[in-house]
Amino acid sequence: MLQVHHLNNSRSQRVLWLLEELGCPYELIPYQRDPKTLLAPAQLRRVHPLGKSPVITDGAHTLAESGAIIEYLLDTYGAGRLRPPAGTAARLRYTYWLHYAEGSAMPPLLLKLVFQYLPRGPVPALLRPLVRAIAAGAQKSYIDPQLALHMDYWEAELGGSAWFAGADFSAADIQMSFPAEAAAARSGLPLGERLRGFLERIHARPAYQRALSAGGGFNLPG
Ligand SMILES: N[C@@H](CCC(=O)N[C@@H](CS)C(=O)NCC(=O)O)C(=O)O
Repeated sequence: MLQVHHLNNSRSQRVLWLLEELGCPYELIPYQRDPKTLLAPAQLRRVHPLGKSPVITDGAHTLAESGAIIEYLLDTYGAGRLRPPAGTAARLRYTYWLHYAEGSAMPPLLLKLVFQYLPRGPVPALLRPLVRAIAAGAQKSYIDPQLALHMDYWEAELGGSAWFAGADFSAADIQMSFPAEAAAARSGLPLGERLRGFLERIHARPAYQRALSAGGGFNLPG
């Protein structure tokens, strides 16, 4: 059976959700983040050298990277669902958002997390004010304006259609859910009305809720 190596509070929540949407049976193999470092446990490196989540194992295949996993699952079990037909403008939009989520949206959100945590780390007391000032400066001068740029962009795009790739819900929305949830948890910026609507719509989907129960909840560090 298809195995999902699931790290708590992580991107692998999206894979559970996609499988629930497809009604595809899977075995969930749980891993817990280190509560201090938030890193995945070392045993995940036995499955894939990077030890990041998600990773799936399906027969002879072991696959990492959410976008690659989503494409593989749709190719193998999708039967045409959750992805616009090839060769259409909607398919191009779908492909764009699938890659954009990890390639462009997540880097400033990850920087935000790192610079928020930096002053809370093991810093000598004398240096703490300096580290705090550097972290605040990086957020103010670069990270926050970048986050605002991306979030304004999402808001504008969701004005054209209910879902990122167009009128129909697709796996691109599943992929975009993680940046959207991370922005809600840690951007510190007000969420636009359309982004809030997007989050409400995805939270209301029965498959999202089933994946939440299966994955043991979802509470991103902010
Ligand atoms: N771009 C990769 C990112 C994978 C990734 O960084 N996963 C995080 C969880 S959200 C992780 O495993 N973090 C724990 C660690 O780095 O040890 C993907 O989309 O699959």
